[in-house]
Amino acid sequence: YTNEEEWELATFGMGCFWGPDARFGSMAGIMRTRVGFAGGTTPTPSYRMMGDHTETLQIEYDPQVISYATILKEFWRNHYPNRDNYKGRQYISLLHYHTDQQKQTIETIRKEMEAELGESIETEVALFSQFTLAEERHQKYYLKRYPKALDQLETLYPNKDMLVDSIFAARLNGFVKGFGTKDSLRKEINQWSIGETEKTFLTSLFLSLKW
Ligand code: MHO
Repeated sequence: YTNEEEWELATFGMGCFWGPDARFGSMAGIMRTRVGFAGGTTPTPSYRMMGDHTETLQIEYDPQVISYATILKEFWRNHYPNRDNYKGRQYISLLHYHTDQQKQTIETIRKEMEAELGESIETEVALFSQFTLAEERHQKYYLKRYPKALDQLETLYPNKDMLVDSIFAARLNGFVKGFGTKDSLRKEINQWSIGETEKTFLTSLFLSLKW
């Protein structure tokens, strides 16, 4: 993995944000995940008052390891982009690009996915403008269902909102939701730009977690 300055942002909505947080959090090259609200106009959205915003996942990824095209395929293959939006804009299919290059990749992959789906894709595509982080309880939501494991992670994350920026927490959140295996996560930890001592520490901590 390259260092943080090389990472890029991707921002998208594909329904309830808990699932995508776990799915993308489990993928090699995805360095950070956070859930929040984007795409609307109402100020200071929150879960209960999100106004015209959409439940959104924002990730930081290492483009040397995973391409934006791969992220887009995962995005479109894992939700139906043309569904009825019974809850206003809360669950719409939404893509916010951060660069012109991302915009072009969206156009290319969209055509490919339309051919695969056999339908035109109605995902709303726009230039990224702002993202409001959701409440702490929504971050790494599935991992939060395991209080015993969270207790064991206490020394790493004395404060639960420290889970938001952590690649380890992102992978664990994916793992408990059924993405990835013990073996794939062990291999992943070995790719991280951390010392051997830390790798050994995280691996044995992972293997000793009580779910
Ligand atoms: N409570 C809803 C959606 C949650 S998601 C954060 C459900 O479980 O389907 O909107």
